[in-house]
Amino acid sequence: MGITEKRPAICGVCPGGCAVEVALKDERLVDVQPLKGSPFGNLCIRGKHGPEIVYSKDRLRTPLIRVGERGEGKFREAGWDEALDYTVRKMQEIKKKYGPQALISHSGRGAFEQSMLDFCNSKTDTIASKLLLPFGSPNIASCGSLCFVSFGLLAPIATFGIPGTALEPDLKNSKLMVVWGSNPITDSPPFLFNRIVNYRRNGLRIIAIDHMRTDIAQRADQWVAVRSGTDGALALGMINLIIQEKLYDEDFVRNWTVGFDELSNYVREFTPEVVEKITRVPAKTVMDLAREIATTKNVCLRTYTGLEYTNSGVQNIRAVYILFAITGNLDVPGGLFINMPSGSTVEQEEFPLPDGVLPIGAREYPLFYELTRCAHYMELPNAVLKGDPYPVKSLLINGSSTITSYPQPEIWEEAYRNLEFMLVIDIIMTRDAIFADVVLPSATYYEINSYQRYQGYLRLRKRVIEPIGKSRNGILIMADLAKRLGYGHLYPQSEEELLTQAFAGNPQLLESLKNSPDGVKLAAPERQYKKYATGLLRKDGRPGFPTTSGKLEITSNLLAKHGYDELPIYIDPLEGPLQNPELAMNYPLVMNTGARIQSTFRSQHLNVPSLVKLQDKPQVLINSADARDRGIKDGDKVMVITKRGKVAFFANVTDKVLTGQVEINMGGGNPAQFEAWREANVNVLTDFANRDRISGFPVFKALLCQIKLAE
Ligand SMILES: Nc1nc2c(c(=O)[nH]1)N[C@H]1C(S)=C(S)[C@@H](COP(=O)(O)OP(=O)(O)OC[C@H]3O[C@@H](n4cnc5c(=O)[nH]c(N)nc54)[C@H](O)[C@@H]3O)O[C@H]1N2
Ligand SMILES: Nc1nc2c(c(=O)[nH]1)N[C@H]1C(S)=C(S)[C@@H](COP(=O)(O)OP(=O)(O)OC[C@H]3O[C@@H](n4cnc5c(=O)[nH]c(N)nc54)[C@H](O)[C@@H]3O)O[C@H]1N2
Ligand code: SF4
Ligand SMILES: [Mo]
Repeated sequence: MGITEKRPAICGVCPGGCAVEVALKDERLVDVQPLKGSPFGNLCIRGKHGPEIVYSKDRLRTPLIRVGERGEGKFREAGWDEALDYTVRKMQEIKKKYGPQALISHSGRGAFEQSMLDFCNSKTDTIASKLLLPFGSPNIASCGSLCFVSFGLLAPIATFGIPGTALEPDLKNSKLMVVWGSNPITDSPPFLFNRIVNYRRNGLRIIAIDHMRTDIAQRADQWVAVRSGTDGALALGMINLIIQEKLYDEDFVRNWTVGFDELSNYVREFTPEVVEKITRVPAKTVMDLAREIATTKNVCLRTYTGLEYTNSGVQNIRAVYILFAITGNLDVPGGLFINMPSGSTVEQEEFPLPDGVLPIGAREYPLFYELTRCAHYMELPNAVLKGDPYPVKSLLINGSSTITSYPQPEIWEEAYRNLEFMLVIDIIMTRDAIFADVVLPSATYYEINSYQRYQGYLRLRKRVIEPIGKSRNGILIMADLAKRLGYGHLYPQSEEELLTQAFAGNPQLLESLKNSPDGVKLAAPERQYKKYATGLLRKDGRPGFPTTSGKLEITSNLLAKHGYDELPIYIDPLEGPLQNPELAMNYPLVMNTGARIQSTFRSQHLNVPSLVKLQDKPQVLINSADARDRGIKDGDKVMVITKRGKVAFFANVTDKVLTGQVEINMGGGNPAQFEAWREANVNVLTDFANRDRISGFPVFKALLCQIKLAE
């Protein structure tokens, strides 16, 4: 069996954009390997399974229109014109009846493809689709309502006016890297992970602060095991010691911060012994870690979602950023480099938000609204079910599986059952789609023409195979909807137009890209450090940070303006053993959910046999002592029980988690998935109402549960 053709391409499984070599036989994708020698050729486990993912029997192949009751899952096949015309007619009807704000959109992890981000999404949130703005509705939402915005926008912008995406660990010059609540091997793409491993060989020291011993913690020089949700106390405890021992960068603190004295007073209560009680990190470790971060020149940081899902998530992340800043590790060689976003090549018109009506959630989460200009999706059930602040009747979902992603699926299902129109665009049937009136099949990234931006590089994404069935490039679905709604000119209407528009400012670049399968390197500006001192961080060119005070705001004006604590005040997890000892009698285990596993991407791939084989059952990781106490052996089926519900998982008995703490896989709960996963939606166990007050993010990672052997 000869393989007919091999060529370089971009992986089409997720937006990571790894460089691959694909093998095709009779125009069918048959194999995917990393592209040797390419700086982006770091295939993750999932990438190799591309053929099985794109040709999955579960792929949606044609538009569908509901025929049964809503939620019954009965559909008939339809043509594109019929499905889109029907959608647009329903949208107009609802607008006429209730006003444009009665329509909302939500996009998620399946809508991160580069050209989609550039052409279809809002500039502020970058994930939320802008489709409804010209229609007159401010209600554009995204998985930013429970991912990234807390650590990537709210915490850093409220502290120093710069988004988290601009913070880059300056690995090359660093002596110590702290990986705090992130596991870089699961990054998409995992480029940073490979760099970390390389620098470690050359002497970079690594400390992982994580509630479990993850891949990175295993490779690290030190694993600091922390009780979930308590990182704020750990950071404040270190800050306290650093202040007591005068180990902070006096010059930086004096010239570039506000609120240091208030902070000094506040952190006094966080003695190493108190911190040990809260976090379970031994007092001596707290002290050693603080001294090491303060005295090593220089230390860099990688953090991501691990700190977002607790009651004071935003403030905890602020405390961590402040710790690194006052120890002189911000924007210095080897520290946390501020890489000001170079911007996209695409200059698109920003559509103004409609006047007069605020999106849902703007009232509850005003800082979230100010920085994202988006609706907060956690408020959707109130709008649909209670008409608060006004009724929402129609929902457009693109690339998201909200019933598996948001807490308490029964609340979302109830909301969806009460909609008047729902559209889902996906590549497979999701639980959300079961409630839809119209389901549209998107093509995967292997089936589209586009481009990919990396730091300092660009590559063209060339279609590898023809779209499966009647599926279409997601951008063109959006563009077609826009056209039928009367504003098609705001979108590229073909892939050719898309490329021409994307490179309108530099057509030669497009030509070079066409001739360079492994991409074109862009001229990188020379690294400049301590930019706060030279005026490079502010639009007005004055020294300082782009905040109202011009300083790094330990006491945050932005937070104060919206009525939040201006200091990074720590809140101990409200559903935790210290705050709720009575509940902890019946639910004694600290429950953490959703640490990434390699074989899945949130709810995705649990229908793909070769990937599911890598972990065929949804697991709860439980310490051997806790398992023994409960008569549980490795592999046993167990019930995980919270105040809110119970779900069957399979025990992974391990010392990767501390006693008294468990970690549970997320992603289960969709109809196309293998049975064990399909029935294991972890969000049955989490809490819709228990949130971080500032971000509105659910407390996914600091709750209480009990575990029993299943009958
Ligand atoms: N308990 C708990 N809950 C969590 C988390 C947790 O840690 N714990 N994590 C949270 C996080 S960080 C996030 S981001 C959310 C996940 O947020 P979601 O956006 O729900 O992510 P996925 O489950 O990956 O769903 C993506 C969907 O896009 C589809 N898709 C894939 N490719 C394409 C495409 O090209 N076009 C279209 N239209 N669709 C496509 C997939 O089939 C899938 O249904 O979950 C959150 N929920
Ligand atoms: N293979 C794969 N890759 C993915 C995804 C996937 O589902 N699968 N999801 C994608 C998405 S949606 C996102 S947002 C990114 C996220 O990227 P990351 O944030 O790097 O995701 P994780 O690998 O879960 O790493 C979070 C780490 O925080 C730890 N953690 C949890 N709670 C706490 C805590 O309270 N304190 C501390 N210190 N640590 C804690 C977890 O154990 C975990 O090791 O990954 C993306 N990449
Ligand atoms: S990270 Fe994404 S793009 Fe890279 S190999 Fe894995 S699935 Fe493909
Ligand atoms: Mo995410």
